[in-house]
Formats: sequence, C-alpha cells, structure tokens
Amino acid sequence: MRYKFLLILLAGALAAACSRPVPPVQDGSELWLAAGRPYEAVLASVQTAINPALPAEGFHIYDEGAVRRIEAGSEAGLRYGVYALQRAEVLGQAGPGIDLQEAPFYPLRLLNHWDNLDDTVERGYAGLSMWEWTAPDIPEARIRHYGELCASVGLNGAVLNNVNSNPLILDAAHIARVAKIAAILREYGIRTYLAIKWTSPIALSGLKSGDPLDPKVRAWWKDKAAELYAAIPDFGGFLVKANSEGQAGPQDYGRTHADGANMLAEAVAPYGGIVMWRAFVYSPTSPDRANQAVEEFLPLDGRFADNVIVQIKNGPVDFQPREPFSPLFGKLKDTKMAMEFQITQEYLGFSNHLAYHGTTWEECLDAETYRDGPGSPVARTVSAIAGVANTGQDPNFCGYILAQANWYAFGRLAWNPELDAEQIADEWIRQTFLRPEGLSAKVFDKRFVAPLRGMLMASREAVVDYEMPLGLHHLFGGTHYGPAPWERLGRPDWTPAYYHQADSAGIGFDRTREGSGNVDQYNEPLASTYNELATCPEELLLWFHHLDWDYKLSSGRTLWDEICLHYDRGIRTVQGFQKTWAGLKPYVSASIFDEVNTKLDIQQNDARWWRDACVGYFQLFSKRPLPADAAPLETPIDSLINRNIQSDRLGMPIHDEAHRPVIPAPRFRRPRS
Ligand code: GCW
Repeated sequence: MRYKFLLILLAGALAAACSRPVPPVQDGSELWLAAGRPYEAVLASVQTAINPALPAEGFHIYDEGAVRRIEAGSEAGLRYGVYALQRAEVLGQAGPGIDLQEAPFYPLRLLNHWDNLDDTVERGYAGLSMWEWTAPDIPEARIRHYGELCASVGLNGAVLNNVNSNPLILDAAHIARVAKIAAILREYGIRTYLAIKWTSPIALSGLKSGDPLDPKVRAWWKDKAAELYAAIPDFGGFLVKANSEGQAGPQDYGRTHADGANMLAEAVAPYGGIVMWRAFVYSPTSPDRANQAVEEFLPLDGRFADNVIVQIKNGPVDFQPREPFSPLFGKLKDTKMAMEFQITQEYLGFSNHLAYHGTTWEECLDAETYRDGPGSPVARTVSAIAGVANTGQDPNFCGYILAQANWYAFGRLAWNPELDAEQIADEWIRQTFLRPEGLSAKVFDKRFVAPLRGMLMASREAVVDYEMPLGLHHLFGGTHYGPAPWERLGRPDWTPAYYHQADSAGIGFDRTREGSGNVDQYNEPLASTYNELATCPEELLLWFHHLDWDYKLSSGRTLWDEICLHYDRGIRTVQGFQKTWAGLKPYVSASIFDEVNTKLDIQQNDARWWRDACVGYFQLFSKRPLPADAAPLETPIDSLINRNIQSDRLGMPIHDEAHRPVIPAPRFRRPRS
C-alpha cells in the first residue's frame, strides 16, 4: 500500500518535471523581431497592392474571402503593413476578418545618432558606432538589421552622426561612404540625414568666415548641397547644433538662429531637403538655464523658412529623469517644431539600469500646453519627432535587452503618439521573448508577460525616486552616471549645486514669479498652477519651488522626510524587480536571465549609492534625523563626498565582482615644492 502511494507521488513529480516549460534558446540579438514570422513569410502570405487613395505611408490590412490583402499608399506603406501584420500575428490579433487601417501621425520620425567619426559614441552605452566609420567597409549586415528594426516600427529617417559634428563628415570620402549607407537604408524606407558643423566652410575650404549672410559662405553651402544630392538623391537634410555648448554658430557673426537656419534651408530647398535646428541653447551667465530656449527662440517665431524645423528637447534643461515639458512647445505658433527625446539613458543609469521610457514620453506628449486653448497637448504642437539612439556595435544593439524596449517604444510613439505606454510594453515583451515550448499562451501571459510588464511600467518612477525625486534634477557628477550633489566648482549651470540650491533653510530651484519667473513661460492656467504651492504637482515641486525642510506635503510628512522616503522607495522597487525576475527564470534563456539578473543587481547597488550620497549630503544642510521608518544610511557621507565612479576608456562605469560601484578616493596632486 505504502509503495503504491510512493509510486503515485513519484509519477506525479515526474510528470510535473516533464511538463515544465523548456526555456527557449535566444540571446536578444533579434530584438523585437524574434517571435514573429520572418518578414518574407508574412509578405508571401498576402496579396499586396498600391492604393493611391491611401496616405503615402499608410496601409490597410483586410480579408477578402480567403485572401488576405494589404494595400498601401506607397512601397514604404506596404512594408509598414507587412510588419503591422507580423505584430498582429504575435499579439493574437490577426484572426479572420482582420481590418486594420493606419497611417503615421508625424511625417518625420527620426533617430539621431551621436556617433563620432572615430567610432566613439557620445552618450553611447552599447559599444562603438554601429556604422563603423573607421573600418574599410560599411557593416552591411548590421545596417540591414537596423533597417528592418526601424521599418518594423515605422521610423523613416536617421541622422548618422553626432550633433557635436566633425566637419570631415562633409568631405568627399565621407560623402561617398554615407551614400553607401543611404543606399541600404533607402531599401527600408529610411532617409539619411547628417549633422553638420557650423564652421565646415572654414575647416574644409579655408573660408575666412562662417557668416550666414556672406555670399561666399552661402555659395559654399549651396555647392555642398549639390555635391550631397548628386551622391544621395533622397538625402534628407541637416541637423544643426549651433551656438550651444561651445559650438560655433551664426550668433558669432551677429546673426540670429533664423539667419543661420534659413541659409542652410535655402541650400537644400531645391532638392526637397530640410534643416532641423536645435533649440538646445544656454549660456553660463543667465540666471536660469531653463528660461533660455524661450528667450532666444520666441522672438524668432515666424522667421524661419518653411523647410526649417526647430528641434526641442522634451524638457527645458536636459533629458533629466523627470522634467516638465519645455515651455517652448506652448509658445511657438508660426514655426515648425520637432520633439527630441533621448532614448540612450544618459541620465538614467546608462545601459545598466532598467528605465522604460514609454511612460516618460507618454507623460510629455500628453501634457497640455494650452497653446491654442485647452486641447493642445505637446504631441499636437510638433510636426516631427526625433530620438537620440541607444544603438552600438553590441550584438543586441542596445547594451541591455531591456533597453531595447526604449527604441521600440520610441518608434511606436513616433508612429502614433496616442498609444498607451503599457500597451507598447506589452507588445514589446511578446515580440521579444520567445514563449517556452509546452507553455500555453495564457500561462505565459500570466506568469511571464504580466510581471515583466509590471517591472517596465514601474521602472522610470523608480529611477526618479532613487536619483532625484520631487522635482530635483541634475544631481550628476562626471560622466552623468552617479550622484554628485556636492559639486559646485566650475561653470555654474553645469553643477548640481546650481540646480538643488540646498541650504540650511531648504532646497529647490525657485522658478516662481518671485524667483526666475520660469513659470510664466507656460500658458495660463499652467503658469499659475506651477507658481502656486497649493497646485504645483508634487513630482515637480522642487523644480519650481525652493521650500523649507519642514514644509508639509500632502502626505502630512515634512519635505525632508518625504525626500528620504522617496529614495528608500526607489531602492525597494528595484529590489522588488530582482525578486520578480528571479521568478521568471523558467521562462527565459539562461543567458538572458543572467544578463538581467546581473544588471538588476548593479542597479540596486547603484540605487543605494544614490540614496547614501544624496540623503547623506542633504542631511548636512537639513540637520534632521532620518524618519523613523527610513532605512539607515549604509555608507557615511564622508566616504562618498567628492568621489565619482571609476570609468573605463569609453566612459562606462566600473563595478566590482559584487556588482558594487567602484568609487575610488580622489587623487590629490602633491603641490610642487
Ligand atoms: O545632454 C547633453 C549631453 C551632451 C550632448 C548635449 C546636446 C551631444 O551631455 O553630450 O551633446 O546635451 O544635446 O547637444
């Protein structure tokens, strides 16, 4: 009897072991094209036709009897349609009777690559430049893979090089090389653009000036445009960073941004080219960096040529974990504007931290500007959208499988800014991670997709919490990876102390009407909403207000206590991710499991470093104890202050074997005797 019972138990255990899902073998190098049928197979299974009645890049997928058809306004539209069907198949939305008609919201949907001609990538955390500028040949296979990935989410343009541009990008050898890349990208419906250096005529041809009203300069750019279009007939145009962070520009010659942009616009106009002129400008002497884009660009509203687009970063300072939207979106009425998001995580833990940006961008795109009265969200004020790419030579393109979600989310929102961040996260997971054999879709959904989606959705807020909660911003040191709230030496608007303004009374940047007046760059009723403490959203409190440490928040707690608790909460959320991920082990390949596991461990150690550094440092001013329910600090501020993480040659942060940040004591030079 007893034996029989044991046998039944054993058989049960065996059956359970056999029905255990077999984790798929995959390494993340197919990104979100992993789970779908190959493009060619999807294409072969449908009847396609160009239908000029549809928008140029739009498509219509539908069934006619047993035949599945895709009609589109152009070849590019057909490609988008095939990829949309591929996605619908993975999502289980491609059953009989499918009827899906779409067209992109923005005509221009671009990636901006900050890639240098020596193959380094400014703010790139996924290896060297994916274009391999220094290699004898262009990396065709990678460029094709990139083309597929971009086309699958509807991106249609790429600026290949850094906005801190090298004039050599416009020499004959580089133009020839760019033409080869452009020829491949064209097959995927992607136009090629270049970032130019203002002083190119001086550097390349020895001109004496860069004055945009100088006929010689104007002629130079016209000739250069002719040369470019001879090599690349569908060349998209120029992206320009001028009079910004040490880059020269028209203001050096007493001219305006409009003079500069229009001169370039005139050169490319005959070929249908455009100029994207960046509004990222600020000078060290202004009292509030956040005010400067509006101060410089509002007076120029209506003075830009038709083929100029002013490209504006989402926030008024610089891609911080949280910023309000740039007030410029609500101000320019007669100028075309483009949104610039940063996909690469310059300020959100590089490619080490999970920080899903679908939520960040949704927050910005949905924000109400009141530019044309109620109902003018940021998304509707802009006519183009650009994202600073997070790509490099790493086999998975992004340096972290979970960072691929940001490239995907950017593409999807560029196609349709009204898509929901959670839906995008869901789509991305289902297309990226293969379902283990023997696991039903329902169980996979419940045990894997839903928990991972939860991690993505909570991740950006977690970073805000452990880096700079409640509207704090720019507390970074060195490479922008770690905390340095103590830094106050050098150009003021590059130092954390300029932004947090901590003193014995309190903390925060006063941008109210009593302070820098930045609130009044927003349209009413937003200006007053931000100006009044009672209505200013708490997540932006210290962006707009300098407040007493004892100021009471809606929770009834003091500002000081809330700051401490936010940092704690950020750490706890990441520790929660670690637990969740541990439970997802049976569903992913060993290599992906280990990759994420290690990165999450780095992230939680970094989060603890951020908390110790920021809370420890601000405590020197607040002189208050941590609230009773906060975790004690682990490292005394004395051993963190004035220290930065060690970086490798490419600026990537170094962690020890236990995944803790390596933070050496500063080396002081012995004074010469
Ligand atoms: O975010 C800052 C970066 C710079 C960058 C600059 C810009 C390309 O720290 O690396 O330069 O903005 O957007 O121009």
